[in-house]
Amino acid sequence: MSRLLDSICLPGDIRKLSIKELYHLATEIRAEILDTVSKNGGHLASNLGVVELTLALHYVFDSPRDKFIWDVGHQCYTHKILTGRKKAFRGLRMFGGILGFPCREESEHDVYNTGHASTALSAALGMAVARDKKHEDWNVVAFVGDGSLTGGAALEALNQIGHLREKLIIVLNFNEMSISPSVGAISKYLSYLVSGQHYLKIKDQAKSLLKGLPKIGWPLIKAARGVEELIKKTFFPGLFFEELGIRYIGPVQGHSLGSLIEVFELAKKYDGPIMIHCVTQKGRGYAPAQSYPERFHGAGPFDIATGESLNHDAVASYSSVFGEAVFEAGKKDAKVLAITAAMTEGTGLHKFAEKYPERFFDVGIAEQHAVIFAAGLAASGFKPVVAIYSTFLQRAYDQVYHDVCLQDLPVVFALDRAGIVPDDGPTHQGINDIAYLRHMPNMIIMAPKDENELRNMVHAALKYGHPAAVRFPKGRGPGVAMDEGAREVPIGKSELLKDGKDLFVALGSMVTPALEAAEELEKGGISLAVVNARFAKPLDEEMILRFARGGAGAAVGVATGWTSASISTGSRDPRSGIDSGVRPSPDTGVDAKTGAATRVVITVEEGVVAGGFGSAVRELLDTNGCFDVRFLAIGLPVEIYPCGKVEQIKRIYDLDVPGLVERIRAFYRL
Ligand SMILES: Cc1ncc(C[n+]2csc(CCOP(=O)(O)OP(=O)(O)O)c2C)c(N)n1
Repeated sequence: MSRLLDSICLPGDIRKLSIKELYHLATEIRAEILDTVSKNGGHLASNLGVVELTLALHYVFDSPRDKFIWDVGHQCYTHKILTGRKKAFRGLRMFGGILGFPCREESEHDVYNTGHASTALSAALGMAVARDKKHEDWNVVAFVGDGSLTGGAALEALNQIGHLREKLIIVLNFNEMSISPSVGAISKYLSYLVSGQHYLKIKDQAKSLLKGLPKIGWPLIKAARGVEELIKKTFFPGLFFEELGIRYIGPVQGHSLGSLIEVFELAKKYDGPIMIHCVTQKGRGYAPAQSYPERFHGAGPFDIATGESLNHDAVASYSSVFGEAVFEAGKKDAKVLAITAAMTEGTGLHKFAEKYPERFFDVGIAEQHAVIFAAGLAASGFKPVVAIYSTFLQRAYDQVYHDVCLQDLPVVFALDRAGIVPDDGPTHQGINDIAYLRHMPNMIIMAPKDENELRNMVHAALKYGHPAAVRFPKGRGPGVAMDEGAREVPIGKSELLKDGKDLFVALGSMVTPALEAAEELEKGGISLAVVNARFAKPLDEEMILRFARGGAGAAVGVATGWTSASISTGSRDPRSGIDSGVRPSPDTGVDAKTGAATRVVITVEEGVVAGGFGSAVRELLDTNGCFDVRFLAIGLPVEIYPCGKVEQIKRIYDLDVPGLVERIRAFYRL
């Protein structure tokens, strides 16, 4: 049977449809989204919730002349389907396919790239101002969820929107959910506006009633506080926004195409900033997603009939091992507090949250606030653990520096999703954290080689008493057996895992592949000692310099032993990263006959090399005069990464075992 959707190529096509046909189209779009996401994974619940809203927007506005900016952008699937990407949608989030977020390179209908929350209002205001400066005439629509509205950048934008009063339309998609239920006073306020309300039409009637109220009615009505509240809600809804200078309309039934089209037509005519508060249901049309919107916020492949996940991993994820470690620590020490920025489940903190609700804080999508809040707690004697994905902590760079590190406060940062992040594309890669934390005073940075070491590092970080970060990747580790209890991790000490002639220092997730690659290389005569760095800061300088100065052909390893005679590391504060002045070894390590350097140091990390771990080792060698060491840093280049599975992206950048073997062989051939 042919579908209405088959006749839709571009937004203009839907304007030929009746309201009844639009509802039919909405059903077909939901089926399309469900089918694709069940195979490819994706943001199901958010997308099912906004089908009518997106249809109504495209029905009333004229994209790409009118501009839509999607906050976070995880809810843009219907928009993509309606804007020439219906077929491409089958390749959603796949390597070589289309992104799950707006992408300017993909379509002229995607006017602004997003992925991180709370940016749409600022970007929309920027476009509105630009439009007026150019004397052009088009509409800008910022589409923002109630969760994302709580982010600092969104609130800063509201401040300026109310001040400038540019013509700008804000569609507030209220579904009472962030990933988990929305939290905070603003969320409560939005719920309050919706509670007990009849949707727009009835409210409008109430408005006209207000106009007809006799003046003497007011004092009487105001007499009772409950009644006053009722009046505010009924006759002056959205007073908060109105007083900021933003016209408020709502609440609107966000699945009623008739109401949405009517109200968007109205908004289009309004000459100033206007907010339309729409109420939608997350997961609409698919029972499992309606019942479990959190589980289906970002889902992996699943069985449509049952809603059951098709991933059956027996090995615990890094996130759950981290959550368990914080839980264990919290059990022993009541000063341990856990903080998340709207990612309770994702960061594995749900167990802690359930058991110790008074010591758990979901601050909303507010990473900057989360860090300063933690600093306040730490300055007052507590031991906060702030769990934020590597990519989202970028938001709080200054807070980590200014509030935590400069004051040397004992805040533990858990950087989940550090490294290559699958499926979500460039905005979600966790590759910059070593570079953005390495130059922070007092901060140490750890990266575990496996789950067991992660637990040990969480405990070490809590014991440390200064700023400490632990970075670990998305998904599962190698699945090692866990020790009975947490073990000590000496600060700044690496671990030798394999003997060899030259030095191969691997960080975190790259330790296991480095070991495998070294075994393979050994067969071809390249002998590498493999060291688990454990720390990106402080480096195990003693180990690295001992090797670098060990003399020509110095052997490294347990069996062959270390030549301590050639070590002269000077004194160094492990947290400041400042070297007190190490003199170059008199032994240059240069082959007397050929003049070629005979020592090799190779580093590998799942992160950008620029400013990262490899750069740190190179700086160490350079500042200590080890110019004779041949050096290779393997890691990620500074560029925009494609979307795909971790293995696919690692393949491109030689971060898998065959890639490492190839790179190192090529290096030795030089
Ligand atoms: C800065 C930042 N922090 C965290 C996230 C992770 N995240 C993606 S969507 C989302 C919830 C968004 O909630 P809302 O805006 O209400 O949209 P809904 O999914 O409910 O439609 C979160 C926390 C993010 N994308 N950006």
